Amino acid sequence: MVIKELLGEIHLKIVYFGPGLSGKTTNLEKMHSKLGPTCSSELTTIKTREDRTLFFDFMQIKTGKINGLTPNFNIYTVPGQTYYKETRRLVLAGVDGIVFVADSQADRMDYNVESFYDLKSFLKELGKSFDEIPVILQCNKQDTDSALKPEVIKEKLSANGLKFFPASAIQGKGVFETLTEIIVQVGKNLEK
Ligand SMILES: Nc1nc2c(ncn2[C@@H]2O[C@H](COP(=O)(O)OP(=O)(O)OP(=O)(O)O)[C@@H](O)[C@H]2O)c(=O)[nH]1
Ligand SMILES: [Mg+2]
Repeated sequence: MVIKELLGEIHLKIVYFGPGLSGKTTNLEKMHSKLGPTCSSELTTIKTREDRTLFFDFMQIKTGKINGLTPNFNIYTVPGQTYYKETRRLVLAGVDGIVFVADSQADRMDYNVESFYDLKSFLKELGKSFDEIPVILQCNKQDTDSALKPEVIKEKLSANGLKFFPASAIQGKGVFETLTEIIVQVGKNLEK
């Protein structure tokens, strides 16, 4: 969180985290295509030739005031591929809220578990925990044939207590429900 008193602005950081190909970039693309230029910035995506996130994606969303300050939600994705671990660690620094995008396809469950474990250990290194930082679970790719039910995914991740949303980002389903919930939770956390 960064407060720019003179400008009356507060900058909050939301990170979309999850294993490779779970649909993090697709979430931002859908948000960007639906939100007009008055409430969102350009979407910056830095991709490899194979359309995978190389460093991160970034966009900014403005909402109504919180405690008299205009919040700017800075939304990032991490690169999910295994060998970009250090980049994920960097992107998480200063995070105020996290959306964990799980891939609901049954054969991707091991990758979800590994990535969720990584998330917890990165947060620990930053001296933070799930008790202090709001985390939402998005069970994406619910449109696929082998999709596991969100309740099952939550249990396999031992993500007790996390609010979860089914989604099909590619169809634009669940994208705004997830975004709204993380914004609300980050806002509430701020008022504490
Ligand atoms: N069937 C289906 N495919 C999806 C969905 N969301 C994303 N995809 C597809 O999954 C692939 C990966 O999506 P991305 O959004 O690039 O995934 P990512 O999590 O950003 O991947 P990395 O940047 O490598 O970590 C693309 O081919 C998307 O079109 C979904 O809800 N359902
Ligand atoms: Mg990506």
